[in-house]
Amino acid sequence: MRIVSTIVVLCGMVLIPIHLGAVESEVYYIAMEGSAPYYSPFIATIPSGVMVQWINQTATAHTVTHIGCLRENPCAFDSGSVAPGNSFALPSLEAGTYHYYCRLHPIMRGVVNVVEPRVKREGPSVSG
Ligand SMILES: [Cu+2]
Repeated sequence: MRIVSTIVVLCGMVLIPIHLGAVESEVYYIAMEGSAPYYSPFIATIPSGVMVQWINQTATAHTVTHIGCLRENPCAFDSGSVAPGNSFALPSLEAGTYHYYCRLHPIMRGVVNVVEPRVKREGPSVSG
């Protein structure tokens, strides 16, 4: 956030092509890879409303399974087996942090951070 604010200040009057407000057709890709970090990027920060798509670039099947599916927590998503060359897409996720892993290879772990788009700077809420 500090970096974004700095860029805005540096650019002054120049229109900045921040496109977080028009993300309906955008897709954020996460690659499944055969070596660490396995899900690349390991931590993906994605504006809410953007489709997330995992692409299996390896020679074996994997899953994209929310850690909550293991426990009593709500299970946000579970791809089932994704064959080599196939992909798994989520149209959108609510804002939050989602840890996930591969049921077939539990060493494979990743994180999706879904954040609310912040196109305009909002002032701090003043409440007395
Ligand atoms: Cu796997």
